[in-house]
Amino acid sequence: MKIGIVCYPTFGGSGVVATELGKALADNGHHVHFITYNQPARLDFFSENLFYHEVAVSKYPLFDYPPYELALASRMVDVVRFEQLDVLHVHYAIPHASAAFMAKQILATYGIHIPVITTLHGTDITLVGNDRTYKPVVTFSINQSDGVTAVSQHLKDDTYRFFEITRDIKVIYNFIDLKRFSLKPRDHFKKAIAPNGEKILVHTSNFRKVKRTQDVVRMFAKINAVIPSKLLMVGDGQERPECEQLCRDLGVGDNVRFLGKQDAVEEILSISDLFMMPSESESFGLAALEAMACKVPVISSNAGGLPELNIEGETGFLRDIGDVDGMAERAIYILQDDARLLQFKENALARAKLFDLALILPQYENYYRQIIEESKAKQSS
Ligand code: GMT
Repeated sequence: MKIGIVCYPTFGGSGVVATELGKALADNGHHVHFITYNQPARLDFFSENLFYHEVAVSKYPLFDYPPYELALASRMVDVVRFEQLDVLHVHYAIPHASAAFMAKQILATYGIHIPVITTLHGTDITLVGNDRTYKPVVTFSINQSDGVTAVSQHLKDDTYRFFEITRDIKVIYNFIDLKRFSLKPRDHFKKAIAPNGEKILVHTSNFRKVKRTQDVVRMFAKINAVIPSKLLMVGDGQERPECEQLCRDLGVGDNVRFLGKQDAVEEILSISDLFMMPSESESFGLAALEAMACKVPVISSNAGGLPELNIEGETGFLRDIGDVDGMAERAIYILQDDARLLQFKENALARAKLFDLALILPQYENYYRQIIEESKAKQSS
């Protein structure tokens, strides 16, 4: 198939899923065309089946707000026409699904009928989409897509709850490439971080408010008072300065390292004992899946789709949003007994294997084929 992928080319979860999906599809022999405003972060190598089409937005002085959505729609029209794509797969509803709708209408005037699949990732529905400013456009563009997927059952349910949706949504979970995300022996690195055999806790995110990164620090302060431990904070974003200050206020600064954005996150996860994700909202929790694939159990909130990934008492524990005491208590329970910790680590990997790329990729391929067939049938009827 010839597949167009539209996504945010950043370190955000939707961009990562879209890029990894595109790479896997290309490995399987499909031609994949990325249409984005920057080269996606993980697309920094050559493959004969991968193509990148940049969306350039002109900055005419009259434009206080450069019309990115129009530039994107025009680029989609261009790429679909000249590369003869079979399907457009857009990740994140805003503004990709509405731009795709516009592109689809324009292409119809050339006699080209391109099916559009929209994948909902989370904040496009739970935060941004539910904002009244965007609600009519999001509702319309979901309903007008030829196919819609959501990354968890919870996100699917939320979409029906928040919007007037008149069509089916298929759940296709986030996936993990176990060849990349697996436990790697990095003893020298572990010794440098925890020279006295301290337990290593880790958090990775984009440090947005929704991630409740200050809860991570508060939790760590409680754990650290009982268990010799270190905390690695990976990523960057608006909440980082507050977290750094909180570490000083709570007197744990010497045991916490802020590592900033990291490409080889699997190496950091490989030396970690426990992953913390106390998010306010989390449609699936890809970062937690990455940790589990590296044999790291998870202490998380029970927000959104997290209970579909993290299993209470098996791969970790889940507590209510903001229950820092409860999460810290459960973390200590896992960490204070080495045999128990080992069992949780094994369970985390076993669970991660259920989301193996090899299992999820065919679900996308089959869905593309189904939607392409349905679209053809509609045209000929
Ligand atoms: O929250 C992020 O880190 C970014 C965000 C996005 O849309 O780019 O991630 C969302 O999509 C991921 C991939 O599908 C999910 O695993 C995350 O749970 C989801 N984040 C939230 O719902 C807050």
